[in-house]
Amino acid sequence: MPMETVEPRPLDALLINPPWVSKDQNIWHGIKAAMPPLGLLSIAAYLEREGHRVGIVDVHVEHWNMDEFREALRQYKPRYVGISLMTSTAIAGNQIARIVKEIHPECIVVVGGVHAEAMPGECLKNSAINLVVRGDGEVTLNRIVKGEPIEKIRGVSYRKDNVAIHNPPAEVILDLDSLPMPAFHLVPMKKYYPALGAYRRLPAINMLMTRGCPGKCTFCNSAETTLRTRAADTVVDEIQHMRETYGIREIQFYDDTFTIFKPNVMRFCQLMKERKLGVSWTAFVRTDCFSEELAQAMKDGGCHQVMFGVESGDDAILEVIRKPIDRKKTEWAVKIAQKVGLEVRATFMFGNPTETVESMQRTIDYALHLDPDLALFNITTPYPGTQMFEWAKEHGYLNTEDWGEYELSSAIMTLPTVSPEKINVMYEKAHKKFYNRPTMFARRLKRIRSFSHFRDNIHAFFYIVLRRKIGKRGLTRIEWVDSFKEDFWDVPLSDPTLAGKLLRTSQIHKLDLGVPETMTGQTTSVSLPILSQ
Ligand code: B12
Ligand code: SF4
Repeated sequence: MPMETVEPRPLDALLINPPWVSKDQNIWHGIKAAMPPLGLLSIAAYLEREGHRVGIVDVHVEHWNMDEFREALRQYKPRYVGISLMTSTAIAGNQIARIVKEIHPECIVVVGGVHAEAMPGECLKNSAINLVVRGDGEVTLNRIVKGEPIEKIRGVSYRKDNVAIHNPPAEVILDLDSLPMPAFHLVPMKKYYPALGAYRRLPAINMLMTRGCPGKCTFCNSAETTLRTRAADTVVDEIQHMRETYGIREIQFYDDTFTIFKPNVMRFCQLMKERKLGVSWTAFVRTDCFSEELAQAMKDGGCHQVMFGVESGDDAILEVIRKPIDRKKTEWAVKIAQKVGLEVRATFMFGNPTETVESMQRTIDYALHLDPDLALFNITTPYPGTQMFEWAKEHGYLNTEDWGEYELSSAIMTLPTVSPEKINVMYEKAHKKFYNRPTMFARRLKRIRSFSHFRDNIHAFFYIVLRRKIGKRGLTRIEWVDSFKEDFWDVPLSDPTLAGKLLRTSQIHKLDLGVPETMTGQTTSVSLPILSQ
């Protein structure tokens, strides 16, 4: 019997989320999440509202290998393909661009996302990538898909006679409430799962109230990006919609600093309490943008976990990374959160500039002293686009520019003050000291709410303490990253306009929803001895 041939579906834009694959036995393997790609969903919703036919392919959540991806791609006939790049997905993203051109040679490939914004010239060295979008993608990609002349579209980088041209930065989208709800209907909602230890109830999804951060932290891509917020009412309406449409019972807010517009957050908590939606939530909070009043309101509004970026137990290191929050303030923030019944997840970094074995020991001691309910230990990674990357490159401290290694679990820098080996030793020690405590295991057990929660906690314990992986979570399709970025460079590109500088617009946007809280040390300039050496 002849096989039925299905005509490929014509699309104006197909947006692709590359797989997150780790080369080494990264600690994230066994606990990592697959959550809807919010940036792509927001762009897709915007394009649909403008009348375009849009599709999304999430290679990460599908766990596809390259052939399975090729098969999926043959089902579409897109005019434009958009690929989102973080540094750790940049290699896979370059592979994807190549495969797209192999199957659909006529289509225009556009990349965007935090890595593309930081390294537009590098992306353009791959002939399979036609355009780079820097910054917010909604308006810019719409202008591209509509066919406006590329030279006239702000926020786009492109090639002209093998020379990189970077148009001026795009306008930042200030009114987030003007954007449509992310296009959750275009992705397989049932397949997503949150990181272990990060949720209480399922199904869970991610959302944003704000974009941007006025912080100046040298290691962070969000530093000094334009801060904007949605109105609390719009966010609660969206949560209600997600509850009614998809049965969502938990929201993970991925805002860089959720509490920064305090009056708006207070209103959000009040609305969540009044509407009794039966949805619990978690959020990232800076310890200097917190108060007892806020903690209580968050708890009453359904929040069950806050995540604090503590980073170091050493004051000098906190100064150097430009996050000089008083450690007493952090201790107090952890105490008040726990007092009102919020679980505390805290993150710490090893291998910062000027770090020594002693300073890392102080971080371990501090983590044990703070005693959060969960601690995440990372190895400092100088991501492209951050101040720390520029500094490390300038001083010759970078061990590798293989982006597959940029995953927060191996030492990317060889510092004058401490060796990569010692950093690894202290990183391993931190996990063992923190999690190999009977009190820790007992505390996890006490917080268990359901069978799936119990199962995931057991998985997390096995993975973090014993490094044994169970199940499909974090499944590695290593072929995606079995190459180097140089393998894609087939264009002898000259990039005279960029000269290593980040092309971005940034401004603090004070909406009438309330002036953002002032962050400690963020209004004065902090002396950075090592950075100015
Ligand atoms: C949520 C999140 C995650 C989630 C991802 C789940 C998901 N599906 O969203 C999880 C927890 C899994 C995660 C993991 C990691 N993350 Co993360 N994460 C974030 C976070 C907090 C929010 C992302 C987000 O939703 N942003 C909001 C949307 C609206 O913005 P956006 O994604 O940037 O998209 C906009 C533009 O960039 C652009 N755009 C994006 N893609 C495209 C594509 C095209 C074609 C176009 C035209 C435009 C475009 O348009 C979008 C809309 O305006 C960001 C910080 C941040 N504020 O962005 C860090 C961030 C992206 N993560 C970071 C890191 C380091 C990691 C990890 C390496 C950490 C680790 N655990 O090892 C991993 C790597 C994961 C991977 N896939 O490679 C860094 C990335 C640094 C870098 N240079 O790559 C960031 C920037 C944090 C930081 N401030 O430094 N992360
Ligand atoms: S406060 Fe957090 S999100 Fe903001 S720049 Fe610092 S680390 Fe990044």
